[in-house]
Amino acid sequence: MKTIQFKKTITAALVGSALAIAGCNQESPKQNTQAAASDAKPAVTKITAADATAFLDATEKELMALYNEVSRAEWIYANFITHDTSQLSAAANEKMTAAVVRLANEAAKFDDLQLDADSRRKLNKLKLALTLPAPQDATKTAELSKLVAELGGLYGKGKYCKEDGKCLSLGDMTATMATSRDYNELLELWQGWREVAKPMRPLYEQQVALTNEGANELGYADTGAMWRSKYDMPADDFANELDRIWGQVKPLYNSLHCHVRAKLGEKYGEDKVPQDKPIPAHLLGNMWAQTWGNVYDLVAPENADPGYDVTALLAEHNYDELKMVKGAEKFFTSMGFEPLPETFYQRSLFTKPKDRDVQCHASAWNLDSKDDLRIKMCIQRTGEEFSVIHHELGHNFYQRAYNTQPLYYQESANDGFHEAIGDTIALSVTPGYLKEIGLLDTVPDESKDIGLLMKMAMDKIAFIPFGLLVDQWRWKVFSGEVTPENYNQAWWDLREKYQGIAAPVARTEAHFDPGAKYHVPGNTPYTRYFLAHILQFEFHKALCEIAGNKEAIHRCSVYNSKEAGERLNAMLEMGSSRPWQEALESVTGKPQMDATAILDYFAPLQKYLDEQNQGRQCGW
Ligand code: X8Z
Ligand code: ZN
Repeated sequence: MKTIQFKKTITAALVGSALAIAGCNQESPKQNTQAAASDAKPAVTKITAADATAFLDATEKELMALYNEVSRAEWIYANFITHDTSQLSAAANEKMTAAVVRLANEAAKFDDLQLDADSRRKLNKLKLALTLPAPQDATKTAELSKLVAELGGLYGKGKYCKEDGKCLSLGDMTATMATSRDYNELLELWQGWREVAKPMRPLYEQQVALTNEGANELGYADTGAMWRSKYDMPADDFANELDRIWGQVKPLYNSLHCHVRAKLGEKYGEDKVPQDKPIPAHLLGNMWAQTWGNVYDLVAPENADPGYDVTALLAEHNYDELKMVKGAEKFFTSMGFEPLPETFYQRSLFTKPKDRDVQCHASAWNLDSKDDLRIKMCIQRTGEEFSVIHHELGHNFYQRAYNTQPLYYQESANDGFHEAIGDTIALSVTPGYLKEIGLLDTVPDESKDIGLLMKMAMDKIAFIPFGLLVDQWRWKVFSGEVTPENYNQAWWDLREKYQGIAAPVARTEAHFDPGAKYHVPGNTPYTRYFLAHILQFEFHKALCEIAGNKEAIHRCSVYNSKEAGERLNAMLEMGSSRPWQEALESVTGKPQMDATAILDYFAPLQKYLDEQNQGRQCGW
């Protein structure tokens, strides 16, 4: 959000909040429009293209100043969650939201004017800038901002306290979920963490009502419809695109699901993991069953295991949090990107403080929309977190690449692009690369490729239906198709439909399980991650070709390729100044998103899974 948008994108809800400064008495857009239309001297007052340019320039300046203020308040809140910082963050957000809502509504006066494409694009960006638009009513704006801050705080402070009084953080529980194979222990943590979300329910309900009102005022049917309007194509076409792409990936997902369920059945017993039903959600190595790589050991193919584990390699080579970040930065600089500024290392948060509550969910920031780049992350020394660091730095390098664009365009081509860049780089963390940087002694030969692909699929393919369903739920909530009386039921219906996952114990409407996932109380749209999982394989393939790779695509690393770096950077520099289709084409040669690259990447695994699944009853 250097622009308004951007920051929200990255920090989750920076701007989720919204609303208006009570004292801000600018004319409302409607009043303006009426004044213009009813003026007796149209020749003098008629709105012109020059007015639009002047409006856009003034708006850019106003929002830039506000952005600077709000991003600092948000940073402090996320790094130091207290009653007071919550209030300060809500106040800053309220001010920002009020301004954006006022300006977005005011921009409507240019709706019928013939304008150059660039001005029209900027006006549209302004209208769509907020993640959670507020109504123009100042009291409601304040209410919404308060709810946003409260929901974020509830998640950030969340802990599970056991009967013996010992409390566990989400980080503690994440580590145990990854490594424990004790059915009951996993179940306890799974249930325990979800207690945190119960008090969010009434707040969430109020937030939905308020933001829908704001979206209505801007001319959208509801907030979900507004979210779907951000993709340089009609909102309904975008929703259809998602279905089309999911249709491409689904057969591979179903094969993986079938094989993993069979292996979990062997481990825990078929009474615990029935072979014709959804998989219990607590057995997949992750609190939300969104990535499954942590239970790779249970499905590792015989004779094809590559025999190394990045977590262990990092420990053997004494990688601490700082060294992990420096390692990830080095990948980007090897491609020709400038190193991160010294202030990045001075101002970022890398480790969980012992003495205060922080929002540990990883995020990447640009506080001044120039080069005050930072990440905030409670890094754990694992291979999984090493990937997340690459993910976060991808955000920072993107932010810096587009920092000379007008504020309106200081965003990624679409939000999926922002989420895809660091992941694209992490796809290049291959055995060959690990050997090159001295972490691995020998590169496993090709006979181990199925193991490598299996590990990758447990993270990437497993994630895809989850990436889709979070917003399927929210869209239904915003549209009213799902009401508070069936929030939780609708969530589990979607979990079953898309992922083939089920809650391991009965859930009721006293629970609010969507709230146990950061992006729901954090108001970060989630479709971006679905898109990113498709896009990163397209980018990886294209960059590998540019780098002159001759190996199998899953063995390709673009480390050290200045050519790949240059092409990537050219796309990043565009920000959102052009439709995302153009940005995509500039790297991949095609303007359409497509799952072929990810399917090709995993083609050998699909074959292996088909063999393994012979004679099994797949599906749920
Ligand atoms: O939230 C994130 C990033 C920050 S933008 C760590 N991710 C999603 C998640 O954790 O649920 C990355 C992949 C999906
Ligand atoms: Zn991200």
